[in-house]
Amino acid sequence: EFVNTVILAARGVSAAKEIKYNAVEMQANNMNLKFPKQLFINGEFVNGSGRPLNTINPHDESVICSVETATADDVDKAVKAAKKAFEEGEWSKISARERGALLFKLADLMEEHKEELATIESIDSGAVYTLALKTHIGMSIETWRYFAGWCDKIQGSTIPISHARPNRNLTFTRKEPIGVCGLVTPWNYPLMMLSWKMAACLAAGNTVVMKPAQASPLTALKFAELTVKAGFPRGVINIVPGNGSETGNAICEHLLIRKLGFTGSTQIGQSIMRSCANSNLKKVSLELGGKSPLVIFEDADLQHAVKIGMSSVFFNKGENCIAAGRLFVEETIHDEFVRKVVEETKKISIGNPLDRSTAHGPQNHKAHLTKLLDFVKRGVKEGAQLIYGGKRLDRPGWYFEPTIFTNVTDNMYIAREESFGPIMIISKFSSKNMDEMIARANNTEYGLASGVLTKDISKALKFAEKIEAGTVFINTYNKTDVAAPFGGFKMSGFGKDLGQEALNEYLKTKTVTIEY
Ligand code: TAP
Repeated sequence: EFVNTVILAARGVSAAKEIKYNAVEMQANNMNLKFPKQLFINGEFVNGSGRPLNTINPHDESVICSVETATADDVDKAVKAAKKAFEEGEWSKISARERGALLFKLADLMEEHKEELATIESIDSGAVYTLALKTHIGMSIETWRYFAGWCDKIQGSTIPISHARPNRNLTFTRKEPIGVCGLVTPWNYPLMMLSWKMAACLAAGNTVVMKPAQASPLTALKFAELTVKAGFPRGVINIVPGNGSETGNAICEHLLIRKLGFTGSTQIGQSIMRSCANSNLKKVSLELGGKSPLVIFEDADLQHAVKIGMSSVFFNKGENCIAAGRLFVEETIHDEFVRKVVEETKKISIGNPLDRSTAHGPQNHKAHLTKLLDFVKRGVKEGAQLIYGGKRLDRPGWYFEPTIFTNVTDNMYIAREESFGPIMIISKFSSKNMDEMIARANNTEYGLASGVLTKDISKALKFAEKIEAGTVFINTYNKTDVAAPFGGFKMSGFGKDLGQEALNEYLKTKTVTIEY
């Protein structure tokens, strides 16, 4: 910390340690929580001109607080602050290594506040606290550290071009930040989705205007407070809560924003890409929906297959973009697999996400719960067999039973569309015709993730080669890591988060040619 402070002080970056805001203060999870509920623009918390939105605790449907929202005018202020910070502020003057020091410092502060962040995430999104600590917040911190390390390693190349004889030439490339970037994210992993995009964006040297999902905006605002403590210069980071059609759209259409990073549904992704094209042809990266296949061969260890199968679907109550949307189980083990999965699913402890014994919390918001109930109805209507769950729990809160369908055929709605909830969709296959099984798994417009469980390495590698998905898990599932690029194919979008590749989404290459 001393070194950081000295470096920053030497460069005139003042580390404003505390900031005033209209705080929400409450007790939860045996701790005192304090977080902002206003917009964060140009280093200050300010009220928005939009209609405030209530954010609701999915466990008991109580209003946590009312959050200020941004109109297009507020977004414009945030963009102008970000532009000034990019062009004239301290951010544009400090070295890449000093930028890295700021990102490391922020990660340390997030670590110091991880219990508070995980508690806020839990009450705002319904994530089980222990999972929020490890994944929602833990992986966010790792993401900031990973990209902090990249800041001073972003470099171009020297390229041997043909000389303009008798003179000589030298060409080199510069990897430059794009400028002001806009980020729009969903509600399933609120802080982690922010971190995956923003850490790469800032490591590359850009400034940012970000909109969290209206359903779960609170950790983004607590995060904003921590960026002040870390000493980020004003205007570098701006957070503008609000709804998609007004606030999100204002970001997508803004003429001074040159890059848009989006995670959300395929449908909204398409409309966002249109806005980005129509406004100023912004560069865009899209992480969209999925219907990822998990294929289980008869030679897989059955106990392991049951465990992986369940976590591939039920992890984070199914609100997981790479969740296995379809399980293809080899016909010879199908019945035994189903019997065991049902047995284990019955044991899942559902309840208050803050209780340490809870494994499964409420769905994120009411409209999502309603969508899941409709999804189940459609499955039943089309003749799939609902063998477990499918109902709302008889208690307050947006609790939905982990659900299992069998006898699902490829043309059914539930086999084709994403539920984004804890609904297992099981179909059979025969390994006598592996090409046919892969063709079935590929018969979707989505291409986010996939998985295969088998002891036969040839089968696994053939699957990995032929499957049209940005991620392939072999004998595991959900094993993402900050160093490994993540993103989909086909209508699951394009452009990677995480890993070195993510930096390219937020950089432009300039070619410089000299004659001498
Ligand atoms: P969306 O409804 O697409 O919303 C995502 C974000 O876009 C929200 O912040 C939303 O604002 C905003 N938005 C909505 N309409 C907009 C518009 N016209 N212009 C600009 N922004 C707009 O998705 P969701 O329901 O939050 O999330 C679920 C979907 O996200 C699923 O399909 C899931 O697969 C996908 N997802 C994908 C990934 C990856 S990495 N591929 C990760 C997580 C989730 P509001 O606040 O008003 O909703």
